Amino acid sequence: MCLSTLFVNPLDVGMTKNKTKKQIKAGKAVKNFTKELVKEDDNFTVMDTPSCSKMNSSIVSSVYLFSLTFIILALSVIIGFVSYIQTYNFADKSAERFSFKTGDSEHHISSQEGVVLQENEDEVFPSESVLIDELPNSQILSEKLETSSKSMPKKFMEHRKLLKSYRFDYEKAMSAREEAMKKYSFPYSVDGVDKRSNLSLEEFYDVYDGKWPVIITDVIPTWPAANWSAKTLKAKYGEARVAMMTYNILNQSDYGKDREGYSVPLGIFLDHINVSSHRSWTYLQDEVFLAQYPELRAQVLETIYTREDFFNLFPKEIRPWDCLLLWGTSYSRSTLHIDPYNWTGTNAVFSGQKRWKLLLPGQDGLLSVHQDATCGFPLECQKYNSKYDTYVETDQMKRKLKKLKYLEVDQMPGEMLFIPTGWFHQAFNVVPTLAVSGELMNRNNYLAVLEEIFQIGNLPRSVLPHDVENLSPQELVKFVMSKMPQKILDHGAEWTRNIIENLYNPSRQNQ
Ligand SMILES: O=C(O)CCC(=O)C(=O)O
Repeated sequence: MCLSTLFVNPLDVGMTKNKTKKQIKAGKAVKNFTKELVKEDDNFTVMDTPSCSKMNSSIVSSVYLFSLTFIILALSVIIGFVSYIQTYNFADKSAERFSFKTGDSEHHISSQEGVVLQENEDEVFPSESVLIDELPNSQILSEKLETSSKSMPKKFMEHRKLLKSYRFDYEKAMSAREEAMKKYSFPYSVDGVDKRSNLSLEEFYDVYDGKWPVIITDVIPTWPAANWSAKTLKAKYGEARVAMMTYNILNQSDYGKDREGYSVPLGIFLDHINVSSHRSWTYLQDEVFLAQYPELRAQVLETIYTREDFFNLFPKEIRPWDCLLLWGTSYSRSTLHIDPYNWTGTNAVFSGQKRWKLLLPGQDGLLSVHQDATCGFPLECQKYNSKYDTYVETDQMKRKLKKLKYLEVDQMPGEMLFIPTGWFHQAFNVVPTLAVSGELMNRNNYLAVLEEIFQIGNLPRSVLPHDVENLSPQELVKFVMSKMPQKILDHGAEWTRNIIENLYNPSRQNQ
C-alpha cells in the first residue's frame, strides 16, 4: 500500500498544468510505468496482509526502518527514471512485463517483446510522422511536376484568398464535376462510389479528385506489395518492431479514449490477429515501418493519379511520410476524421475487406468534432476528429446516421480508394485487413493544405508576396516552404530521429 502511495508523485510531475508536449508524453510514460508497479504492489499487499496482522511491535519498527530506507532508495530510482524519460520522451520498460486485452483474452508480453508507446493518446502513434530520408524518387517526381505545370494558366487569382483566409468551395467543385461528367460516357453513381479501371488522368482530375471518392481497381494488382501475406512478412520481419494500438471500448462516450500504443515485434502482433471483438481490437498503424525497410517500401508503387504530389516540394524534415502501414484485426477501425492538412487520402488494400463511411462535406456541425486538437506533427496542423464511432450499434448512432449524408462502400483486395479533401471518413476492417494509406497535395487541393499550415500558425501569412497570383501552384508551395522557420525544420528532424532511435532501432539490433 505504501509503495502505491509513493509512486503517485512521478505521475503528478508529468501532469502539471503548463506542460510541454515532451512533458505530456513523459507523463504518460510515467503513468504506464506507475500502473505496472502499482499492479505489482497490489499483488504484494494482497498476499502479505494476513501475516502483517500477526506482527509484534519490534518487528513492526524494524519493518518501519526498513521501509523508510526502501522509500528513500525507491525515490532516487524514480527521480532517475523521470529524468531518463524526459530526455527520451518514451520509456523503454526494460525490466517489466505488460499485457494488453483483445476481446476476453489478456496477452502478456515480456519486456524483450514489447514497449509501451503511449496511453489514451488522441492520435495514433507514430501516425503521419515524417522521416529524415528523402523519398528515393523525389527528384524524378519534381521533374514531372515541372512538366505538368506548363499547361496551367498564367495568373492564379484563387491564390489571393490565401492572403486572408482560403475556404475550399465544395459547391463550386461539385458544379465543375457535374459539368465535366457530360464530357464522358460513364454512368456515374450519385449516391455511391464508382469502381473504375482504365480511368484517364484527365477524367480523374475532372470528375473525382477533390470532389468525389473513387476506387481504382487496376493499379494495385501490378504492385509487388499486392502479394504480401502474414506468412511471408512474419518469416522475414517477424522480429521487427511495429507500432500497434489496442482499443477497448466500454461505451459510446469512451470511443477513442481507452486505447494504448505499443511497440511490438510484428510476429507478436500477427500471433493475435484473429483475436478481437466489436468492442476490443488491435490495429497495427505504423507510419515509419516501411520507411525503415526500403526493400518493402519499393514494392508500393506510384500510380498516374499519385504522381503529382506537392508534398515532395516540402523540406525533408517536415514532409509528411507517405506510406502508413495498416493491419487490423476484424472489427478494428479508424476514428471518424478528416485527414491532416486536409489532404487527399489514398488507401490501398492488399488483403481482407475494408468498409468505409465517407461523409459529404458541410456536415461538421453534426459530428461533434474535438475542438483545439492538434495533430502533433513536426509541422503542426489542426486535427479534425469526430467523437462518434459510426460502427457502434447504438440507437443514438442509428438516429445520427439517418441525419447524415454519406456513401458506404466495401473495398476489396487490389482496390485503391481516393478520399477527397474535406470528406470525413471512417474505415472498418470486416476481417483482418492489410493496407497502406498515403496522401496527396496536388492541383485540386494545394490551397486547402496551405491554408491549414497558415491557420495553425507555423508561419504568418505576411510572408506571402502581394502579387501571389503570379506564382504557379508549384512556385507558391516552394515559396511558402522556403519561408519556413529554421526552428520548425530542426524540431521536425529531432522529433523524427527520436522516434526511430528510441522505438525502432532496438529491433534492428536484435536481428
Ligand atoms: O484504413 C484505415 O484504418 C483508415 C485510414 C485513414 O483513414 C487514413 O489513413 O487517414
